Amino acid sequence: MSLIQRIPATGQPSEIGIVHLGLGAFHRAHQAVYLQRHLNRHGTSEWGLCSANIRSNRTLVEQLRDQQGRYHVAEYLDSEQVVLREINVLREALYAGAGANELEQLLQRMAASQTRIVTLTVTEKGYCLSPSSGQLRSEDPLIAHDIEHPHAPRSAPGIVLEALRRRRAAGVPAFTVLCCDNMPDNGQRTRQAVSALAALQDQALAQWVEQEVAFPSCMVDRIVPAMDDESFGRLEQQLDCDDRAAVVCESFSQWVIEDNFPLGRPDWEVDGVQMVDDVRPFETMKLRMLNGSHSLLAYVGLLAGHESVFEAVSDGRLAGLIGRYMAEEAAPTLDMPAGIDLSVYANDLLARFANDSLQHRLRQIAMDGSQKLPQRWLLGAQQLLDQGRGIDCTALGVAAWIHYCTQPLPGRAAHVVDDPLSATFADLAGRFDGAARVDAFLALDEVFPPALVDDPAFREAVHRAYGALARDGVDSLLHSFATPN
Ligand code: CS2
Repeated sequence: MSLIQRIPATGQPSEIGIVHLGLGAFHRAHQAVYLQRHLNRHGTSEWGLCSANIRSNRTLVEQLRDQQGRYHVAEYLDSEQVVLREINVLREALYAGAGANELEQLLQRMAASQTRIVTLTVTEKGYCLSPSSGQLRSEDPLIAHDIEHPHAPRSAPGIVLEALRRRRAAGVPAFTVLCCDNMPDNGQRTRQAVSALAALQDQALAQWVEQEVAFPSCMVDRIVPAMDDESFGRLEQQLDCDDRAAVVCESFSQWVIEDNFPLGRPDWEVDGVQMVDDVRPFETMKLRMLNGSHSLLAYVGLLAGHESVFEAVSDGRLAGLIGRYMAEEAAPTLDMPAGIDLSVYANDLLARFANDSLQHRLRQIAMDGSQKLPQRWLLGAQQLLDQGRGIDCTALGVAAWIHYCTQPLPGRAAHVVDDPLSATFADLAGRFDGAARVDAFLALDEVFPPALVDDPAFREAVHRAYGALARDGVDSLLHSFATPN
């Protein structure tokens, strides 16, 4: 390692102004870093953080408490250059999952008048919405629980709603809700989750939410692999950083936020956040170009025997596939503001994926495909078909996903499919084979929008790709994508 820059935390937050749900690696390496820069710059800040896990990872919360909320973020430009940043903007860490009694503490913190923003990274499934339609799944067990027990909620929308209910009752203005998950129109989707749950509980509250709560959208971007023993070991050896709450990420970071914060916000723009009127073009670009390529690399790359994003893009055939996907199937669906060149964006993405310092596992990306596919591939595929364009790369992705969800990877033992619909996948795999299996998957209306599956061109393309995968194998299929045409 030739260049290590260490940036200490300077300053102390004077109060907690932001409560965050979902204390995962992404939050620690993205939002917390922006808030830390803000704190270092001002020396003090009313935008200290309270972050909570609401379902898993109590150990991390305890670890952070032992460290008084201090931890490190190692930002790798490449294997030679890294910035090691100390974070102390996290003033409080809570665990409000099953078996803990910190839910009340979390709700009180959210209801306190000092809290002006509530942010979320609870992953796509955490909103309990149908991925294809964006409507609340009232049959979801967490939502059913929250309808029964509104004051002791377990879902993310339920927790946000209960905190809002308390603020309304106490005459405290509503906090702003900022969703930082990779969903289309993520502010609107979050509003939908909270408002629909409110409507099932209390009409007057639902109306108040509708009128009083701002749900700005935002686009977040930074590649942050899940930590494992190997990454902790590398931090210790290379950077002398013995910190079990540390995170490793790339040096690139982007945050584009719709500027709608009625109770105020940090002066984020000074720290590189883009505050805009309309986030949609940025959000769609990132979902389809970056996340869409990631999912393609994950399902096709795993079938081709790769483990990490770096390994997958080092395979010229896969680099060719995502190059072609971005140029021919993602970019043509995007309508970007002047000044954004999508071919430059695509090349930058290929360079980011080729960062050999990140052990970004394809299996991490492959997780929860049912929640990710609509916004990454399917909405774009519909647009392409409407424009009379081809969807070969997307169809290969869908076919590889069906394969991944139903069969062991070549040469390996059966794997656990981590997805809210995994029991359904296992059931379909047991009952159907070949083309009938493809039809059964395409009939999953939580994933596939009806208009898309009714389109014969879409069905045919997926059937063709699935048949070719089964007949000729991934190697032969990938051969045809080796060079963009
Ligand atoms: C990835 C994202 O796991 C995934 O599905 O595509 O987490 C991706 O790394 C981030 O969105 C990058 O900003």
